[in-house]
Amino acid sequence: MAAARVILHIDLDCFYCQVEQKRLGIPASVPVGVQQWQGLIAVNYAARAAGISRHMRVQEAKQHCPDLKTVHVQTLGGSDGNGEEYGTANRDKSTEKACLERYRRASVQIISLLHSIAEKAVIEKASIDEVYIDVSALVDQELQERAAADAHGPRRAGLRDGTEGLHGFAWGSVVVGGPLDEGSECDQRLACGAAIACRLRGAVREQLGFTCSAGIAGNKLLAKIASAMNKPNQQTLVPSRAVPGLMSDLPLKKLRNFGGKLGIELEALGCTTAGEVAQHPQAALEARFGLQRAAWMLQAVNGISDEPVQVREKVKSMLAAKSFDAPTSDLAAIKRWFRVLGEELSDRMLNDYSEHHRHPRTLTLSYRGGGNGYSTDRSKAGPMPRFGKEGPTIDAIAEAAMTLFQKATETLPCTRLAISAHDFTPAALTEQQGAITKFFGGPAATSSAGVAGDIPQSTPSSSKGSQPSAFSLEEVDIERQRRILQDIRVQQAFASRGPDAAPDSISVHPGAISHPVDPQKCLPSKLQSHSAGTALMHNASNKRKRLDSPRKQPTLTSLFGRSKK
Ligand code: TTP
Ligand code: MG
Repeated sequence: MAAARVILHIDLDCFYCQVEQKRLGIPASVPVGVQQWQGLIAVNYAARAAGISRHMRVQEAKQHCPDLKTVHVQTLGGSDGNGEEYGTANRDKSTEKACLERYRRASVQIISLLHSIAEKAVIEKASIDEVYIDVSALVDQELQERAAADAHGPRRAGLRDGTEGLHGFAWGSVVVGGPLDEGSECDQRLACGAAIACRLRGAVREQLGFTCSAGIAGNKLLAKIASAMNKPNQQTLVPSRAVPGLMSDLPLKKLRNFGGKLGIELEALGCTTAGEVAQHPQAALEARFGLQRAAWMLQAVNGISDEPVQVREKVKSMLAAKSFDAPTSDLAAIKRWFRVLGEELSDRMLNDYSEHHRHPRTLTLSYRGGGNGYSTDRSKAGPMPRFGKEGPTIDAIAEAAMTLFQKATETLPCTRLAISAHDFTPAALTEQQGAITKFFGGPAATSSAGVAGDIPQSTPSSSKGSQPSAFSLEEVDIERQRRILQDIRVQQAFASRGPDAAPDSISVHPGAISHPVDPQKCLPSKLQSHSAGTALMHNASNKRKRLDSPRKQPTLTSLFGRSKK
């Protein structure tokens, strides 16, 4: 029989708040909310402790908690650049659009780090701040290593001799339903998974400054329930024997896929918890939802799921959109909006390029207009300006979008505009290997190959004397590539505004470089010394040198001790 699976669900704590607090150096103890226009879309744990919740209006929240600091999400199209500071005062929804790129970048960093540490694990990105990780293969390996070590040396605490027990191994976890069972192979595997979760969380905290919570269980459904049980900055393990007790009182809204319409339908049948659905007559569920759906529901409410953890495919398209409160027929305003949308799309394309080395070939315009109820989206597609002579500059994208708009029918008055990039194809080898220096008139400039060999000749960087030395895109890490590509954007912007433009008038996307941060600042103060997860982090910080390289990550053995003396 196959060994039991071990699945982790990792979810960042108050994610948008942590990203903003790290960026602005705001300690975790300060109540913070991230706002989009006048509503809060994320609140940190200090704010939650003061009674603030997501979706409160900012004004109401500030009345409730005068100390609350609010940070507006980045916006594009405003007069004050990218909303670098708290900048909540001058946001204008009619001229600006929200941009979540900052959070997407942090998400990419976190997932890349997890991949680099848990190379053998299958990692599925579930949303911007959560992943499922199937660590079964890692657990197999770690347990084999321990068994081999046991065979050649004194027996150790943590697995079989009972001195420390499994709790020594699952150290740092809250175990649902009491202590682990020393004799259970499943519990041994989960305990090993818990140690891996601890290590991953420690690295995210140590290297990126973010805290997260984790659930450790035998399937995705239970792991997700568990990760939310003891937030922030903790991890929760669900042994199989605790499942019936856990599910019996679990509110349906905490069970994935049971919110929304299905939750309302089940509530109408008198069921508000998973246990109540499990107790409901099966025939009645089958009559109401059909045989297949009822069977799936019954499995889920009993905590049973065999859904695999799957690596998600790369996104097939990316979109930037803006809905207008009032219909507009102002072509100059529409042109301006295409620039704003072009800025967002261009930024995402550059990030995607640096991560996946691919370019989209198609630009699609979607719009809602024509005054006919404004309800239907229409679209028109055309070629994406190439990352070549014209480059995917904001101007080029905006111009291409405007051309599509002018060719389209029933566009005015317009209530919504969106542009999207599709048909991704691998960037040509020449593009990947081209020497960046040729952008800047360096020694490689005479080569015919290269990503931006055709970037405008007017780029003034060659006269600035501070260009990077020659290297290919393949030789630098992803973050560096991104920065280089951003530099190119700055150079382009500079060039397009003429040599007299002041450098600080150029719009540069923030967030390219992570600022050093004291990891302690990201923890609520009450957790700074007591959390077991933090204890690991202290432990890990003593091992900072070993954490420097992903290949030198501490193994379970190094974290938990090889043998009992
Ligand atoms: P969540 O993980 O649901 O929330 P969170 O990370 O802020 O807090 P928790 O510690 O409870 O996990 O969502 C991740 C981010 O997604 C959140 O920081 C903001 C954003 N978000 C929205 O913009 N709107 C929403 O309705 C939700 C649920 C999240
Ligand atoms: Mg979260």
